[in-house]
Amino acid sequence: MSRHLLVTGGAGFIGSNFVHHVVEHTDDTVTVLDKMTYAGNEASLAGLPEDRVKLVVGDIADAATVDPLVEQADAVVHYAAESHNDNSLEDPSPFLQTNLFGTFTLLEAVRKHGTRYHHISTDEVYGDLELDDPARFTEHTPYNPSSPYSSTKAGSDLLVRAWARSFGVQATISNCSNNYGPRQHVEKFIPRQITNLIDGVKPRLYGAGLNVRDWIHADDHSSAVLTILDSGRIGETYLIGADGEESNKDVVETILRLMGHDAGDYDHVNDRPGHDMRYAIDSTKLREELGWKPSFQDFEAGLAATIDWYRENEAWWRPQKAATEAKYAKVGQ
Ligand code: NAD
Ligand code: TDX
Repeated sequence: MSRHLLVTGGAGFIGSNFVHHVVEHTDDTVTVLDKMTYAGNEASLAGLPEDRVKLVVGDIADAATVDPLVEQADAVVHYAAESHNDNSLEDPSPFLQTNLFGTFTLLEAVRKHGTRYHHISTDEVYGDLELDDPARFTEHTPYNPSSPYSSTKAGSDLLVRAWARSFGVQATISNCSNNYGPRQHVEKFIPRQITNLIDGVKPRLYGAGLNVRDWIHADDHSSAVLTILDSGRIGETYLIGADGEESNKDVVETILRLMGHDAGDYDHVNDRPGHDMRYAIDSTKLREELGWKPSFQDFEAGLAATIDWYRENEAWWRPQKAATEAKYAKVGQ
């Protein structure tokens, strides 16, 4: 049976990927609620059928906007957030407003209307691991966030847990590792380096570049979220990851090689204050309980396809590039 989904943040990188995924793999209809901040891009929803996907421009922290949209939905999938660590170090305020107060506003609406709710979160809520630590994050790892961004995401997860326990909200939570793929904002690591190279600028590695991220293609994140929405157990948290650990230095060297440059042709710039060293996800629960598995197994092939996408879609990212680089220049990055 087809459902009507309210997808918050559906004009952003991962939310729009999910909307495309839902249109392709289900009969569901979707209302996207998005504030269209600097990170929202209507072009990310281009080509989707108008009779199945509708965009409402509005703020998740505005109860008068949220309440009727939640009332009309069979389920809410909550992606909207201020999502960039570096921005949260410059000005934490919108992170508190959107990630905490916005989530609270949605929770009050789903509580009132008894609506199924899936909460999108990040592995960064668990803090970081040492490079030589064999451990990976599991659903039982204690929360220990490092940045204003990750602390507001951790706080929003805890709100969901409390609303599920105290008010019986029908919620699931997923915490995913670093995503890559088409339509990611040029402020983020991989698109920044690709678009720098297109512009004849060297990639910029924070500090020594030994930090490790656990990369997953955004398509695999979307298939995991749909699996949890369809068959996840209410009240449960699922970690999403694809065994993709890579150091930043290795990623930059691979991008350089794939784009026809010398692998050593990058600059070291100022490190990020409080920079998490390593993230790593153990997604056994999701795989064994719900039978999910990622379809992108070859990171280099996924990266090559992502590079092609940025080469072919300059009109999508060009309007953001100069302002993004001007912000980085101010802090020597
Ligand atoms: P993004 O910055 O690309 O997109 C965020 C979207 O939310 C934008 O379209 C923006 O306009 C919208 N938005 C922001 N504030 C809003 C508000 N107050 N009301 C309505 N809409 C608002 O972010 P992303 O990388 O696509 O991340 C989406 C979600 O996934 C976030 O919750 C993030 O924490 C989570 N996540 C991201 C990653 C990653 O690697 N990018 C990994 C794990 C989890
Ligand atoms: O120019 C750069 N050079 C660089 O070395 C940039 C922009 C980043 N980096 C480093 C910092 C990180 O170690 O690359 C790594 C990845 O950086 P980001 O793309 O900013 O991602 P990260 O901070 O790891 O957070 C991402 O994954 C988890 C998303 O932005 C979050 O929304 C998600 O929760």
